[in-house]
Amino acid sequence: MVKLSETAIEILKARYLRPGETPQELFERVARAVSEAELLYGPASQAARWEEEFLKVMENLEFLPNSPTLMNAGTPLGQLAACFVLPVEDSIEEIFASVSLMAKIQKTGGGTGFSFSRLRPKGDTVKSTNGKASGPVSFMKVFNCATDAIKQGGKRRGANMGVLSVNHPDVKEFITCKTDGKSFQNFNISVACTDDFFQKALKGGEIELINPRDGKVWSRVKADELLDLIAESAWKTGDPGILYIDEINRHNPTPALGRIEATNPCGEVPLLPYEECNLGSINLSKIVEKGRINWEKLERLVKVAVRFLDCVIDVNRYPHPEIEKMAKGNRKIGLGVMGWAELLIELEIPYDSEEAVELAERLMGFINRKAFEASAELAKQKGSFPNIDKSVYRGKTLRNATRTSIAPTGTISMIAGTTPSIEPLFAVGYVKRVLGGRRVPFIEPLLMKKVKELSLQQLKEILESGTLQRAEGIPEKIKRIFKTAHEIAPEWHLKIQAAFQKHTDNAVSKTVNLPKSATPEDIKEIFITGYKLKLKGVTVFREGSKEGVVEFKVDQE
Ligand code: TTP
Ligand code: GDP
Ligand code: 5AD
Repeated sequence: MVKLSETAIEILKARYLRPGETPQELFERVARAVSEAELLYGPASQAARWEEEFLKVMENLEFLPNSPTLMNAGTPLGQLAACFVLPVEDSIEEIFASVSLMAKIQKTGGGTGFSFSRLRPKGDTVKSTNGKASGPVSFMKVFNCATDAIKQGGKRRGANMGVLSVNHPDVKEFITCKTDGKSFQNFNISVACTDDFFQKALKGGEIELINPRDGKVWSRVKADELLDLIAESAWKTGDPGILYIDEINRHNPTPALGRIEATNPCGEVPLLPYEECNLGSINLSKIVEKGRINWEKLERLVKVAVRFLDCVIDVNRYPHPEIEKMAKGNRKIGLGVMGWAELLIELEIPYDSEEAVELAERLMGFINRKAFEASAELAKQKGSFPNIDKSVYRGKTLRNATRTSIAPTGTISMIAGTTPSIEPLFAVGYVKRVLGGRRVPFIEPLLMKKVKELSLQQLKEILESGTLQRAEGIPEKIKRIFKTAHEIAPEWHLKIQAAFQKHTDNAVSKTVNLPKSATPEDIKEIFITGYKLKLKGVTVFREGSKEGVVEFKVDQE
């Protein structure tokens, strides 16, 4: 039987449980629906065996799939993936076809990403009407409004990623389109930055802004000035983020099928148009036993998880035939982790230490390798992904074009009762306002586990400041392992991100937290460091710059 926290039960009740369903029944529904994929390849006994395995890892909160799988598996909706990228081509018909498909996906709780880079710039000519084009930012408003409307009826708020190439003539308007703090609330935005752009930003030089309609140079701009503008906007509101688009394409497993231009909303999955990806995460707090990592257990979990995510592709109901073709052609999955901060605390390793960076590499290296092996093994039983000969894995046996991805696990980490993704603790204590204005104190249970007892004075200090650092009488060693997101220097956020990225096929969703006093110049440095560290994307969040990164989560509504 599954044991859940009160918070977890509240979340499940709000959106995840079917009418009359218990949490236990939810996991049974998911295990049954997903394991049905096995019937396509083997006898019923095999499906039954995997149903049991899938149920066990979910019940134990050792592995959870992304929210749409929990919500929709075994239901008539049946759409199980969290991540989509849809094409936006340069005609009214194609733009609105994309809005329509977005709406259909958002009804099911999936997140959608778009590159708007193919749209002709504002002011360019439109032949049929002899008028002027409105440009990408203007059409993004249509997507944003449609999402607003669907919010009322869907499973959860829509979440979008809007990407524009740094070489698009409207890039400045795009960079600043969220700085009023009000517009595009249903979008995260990212600028797709090339190596050439960063080289010129570093050495001095201009980049060409090119009209995608005819490939002609529209104007030129100093790379350094553009990077300043991005940093300034991100300083104000957190947006835009950066996509290191050339690094992403260096790792594109199917370059013959096209260049990658966009990602899903939180950035962890770079995808081609019409591609989707289903995610799942291993709860790292469950692999620590007596102060050590149980590597055999981790290996077992990776194998079950890879099989689970691969089964999802076979039982999924696809919102569009082209999406089904891409999903079944490449069979991308994204296995990630949650509870990294909890694992570090259990092992008494500070987040901002070389030891943590080394462990991150070792751990994710292990997961990535085992996921690859599991996918190769699956290919022997069920066949390689159909596009394998058009991929970088040509000649090999492999079931999935990508295996790993680090998602934010915003909701599933709360269901599992651990820290999200690879993020540090956000606070060790705070006062939460609940419905009716009541104030409820919260102290991080992991802290209580390590210190056993706190004086009234210490409690007060922690609740007021959210941190341990100023509380008296707490050992230095404890203070060191309980540093919160804002107290950890940006370079350590980046180093941990880079350590995970090195061993992740897709990308890593990560927020680099900054104190309120951080400057646009600091943010520019972070973007340059991200480039040098070979990251695929970087997002910053400066304390107090807004209520939070675009909050899609159900419990915040
Ligand atoms: P289309 O619908 O393809 O218009 P068209 O057929 O006249 O195009 P072409 O000039 O290539 O022959 O839209 C082209 C682009 O112009 C697309 O980005 C949408 C934009 N557009 C507007 O912004 N406003 C309009 O009123 C129209 C018709 C198009
Ligand atoms: P979780 O499974 O709900 O914990 O989702 P994550 O926080 O790990 O996010 C993974 C991906 O799911 C994101 O990158 C988005 O693509 C999608 N997603 C997350 N939250 C939302 C949401 O509130 N609405 C929609 N439509 N998609 C979301
Ligand atoms: N680009 C990419 N990811 C983003 N996120 C927020 N804004 C952006 C953006 N502009 C991601 C953060 C965090 C999650 C909640 O959303 O990286 O992990």
